[in-house]
Amino acid sequence: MALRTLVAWAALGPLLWGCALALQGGMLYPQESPSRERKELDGLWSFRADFSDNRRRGFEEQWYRRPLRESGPTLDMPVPSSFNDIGQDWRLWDFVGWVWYEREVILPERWTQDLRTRVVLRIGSAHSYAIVWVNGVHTLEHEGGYLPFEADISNLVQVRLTAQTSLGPVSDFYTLPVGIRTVAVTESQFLINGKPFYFHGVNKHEDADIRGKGFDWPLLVKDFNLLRWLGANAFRTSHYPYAEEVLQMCDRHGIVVIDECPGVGLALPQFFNNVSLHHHMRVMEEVVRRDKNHPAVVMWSVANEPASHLESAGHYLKMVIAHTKALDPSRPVTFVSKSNYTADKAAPYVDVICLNSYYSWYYDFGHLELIQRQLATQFENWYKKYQKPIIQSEYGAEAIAGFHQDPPLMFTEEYQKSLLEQYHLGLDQKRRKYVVGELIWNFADFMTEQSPLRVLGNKKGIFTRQRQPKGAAFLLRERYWKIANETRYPHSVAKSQCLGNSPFT
Ligand code: BDP
Repeated sequence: MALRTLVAWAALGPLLWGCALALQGGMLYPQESPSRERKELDGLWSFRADFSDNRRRGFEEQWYRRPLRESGPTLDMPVPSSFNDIGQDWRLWDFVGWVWYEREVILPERWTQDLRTRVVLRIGSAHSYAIVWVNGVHTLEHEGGYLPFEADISNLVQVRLTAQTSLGPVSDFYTLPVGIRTVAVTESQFLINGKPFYFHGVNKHEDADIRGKGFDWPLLVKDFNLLRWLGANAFRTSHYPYAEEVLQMCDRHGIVVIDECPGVGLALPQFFNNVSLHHHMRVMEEVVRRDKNHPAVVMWSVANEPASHLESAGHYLKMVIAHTKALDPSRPVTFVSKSNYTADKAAPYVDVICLNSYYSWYYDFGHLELIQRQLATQFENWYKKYQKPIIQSEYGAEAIAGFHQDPPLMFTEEYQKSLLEQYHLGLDQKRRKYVVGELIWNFADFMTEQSPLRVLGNKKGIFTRQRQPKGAAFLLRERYWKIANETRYPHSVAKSQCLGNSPFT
């Protein structure tokens, strides 16, 4: 039996896509088991961007009613991938509007003949509003990228019989890998299994040449090898939840994760309204539902750099944080702030204070000599006011690989290294007191929209977009291994294998 799946979505940026047909849903990653089969829909799909003036021709002409090729030309599009990075048509590079994906699928006969079989269509993620038709029937809509959604499509693919009385019950089961650990926060410490934990890691992006945000196993394994090389023990999924395969790798290798929802760009007063609030809470429900079983996830982050100095933002974030805590009382909750300690209206509601600061980059650029004093002031002020553990959740500088200058100037590898060194001296002053982590911005260079601030994307990576080290990577590697050796978990093995240091094995 052939099944035609058509998906349209508004692409407000690169997308990540992965989907599977499974016998049972429940929003959990659809594991195979003796009672479950999966059918991957990854591969080549037919694709068309709707370039019409109102971007709605596809709906007006009902492209979902017939094979896509019959309503106009189509392109081959790999799934998962970001359509922006694949083609040579400049209009696609930063296209905003509806794009249409279509795929014909052959289903195993048992799925369509055995009425006790539930057939579930699951989309791993689609950016940012998705509508799904199956065999021309409107089946599913979902708002928000990065998170999975699914529908029972048994009715659409199974041949219904009139007499169904002979059908017996079916048992459906599957297994999940389990990791057991506790997480707790005191006035000055982040505890995993009752022991102080120091986050020495990175912020990442799901991004690479050509595949954009598209999920890719070789890239994932390369990134984990680099994390190991670096001696990193943690990362933040800045600024959205990453593919579930990433979290599975973290569970296996003992990399600790701060799991962030796509609450980014909440910069203006008008964003803090009830509609956004309810949507934000719904997204947190989806994130927690999807990721709660991953021991690697030790904290939820509900937003990155919201305008938390606004009264309305204070109330808004208070509500989102309370909602998240109610959903999962077992994990601390935070958001990432770039506000001033006197102005921030939402810091009272977080368990851990996460601070982004770009001294000597966006402020006082060139003045590396100020960093240590600025950092000390930042940490002391926040700590005095809140008595909560603090993570330096972002800091960094751009370096274009191969640019050199001594004495260091901005955009050179020397400047990036020197800036990091100054930050590290500042961090070391507070590290054994109440600063519980440092996450470099960024693991690797990544693509952004064009702007006078960007040179072919963001170059704050310590690795290039192709995952080759800049000078700063070696500096960070020295530091992370040193810290790993100091804070080693008892019984863990030689430090040449940071991952042997897993807090949840
Ligand atoms: C930070 C943002 C991050 C940016 C970074 C930068 O959180 O998304 O990429 O600035 O400008 O404030 O490099």
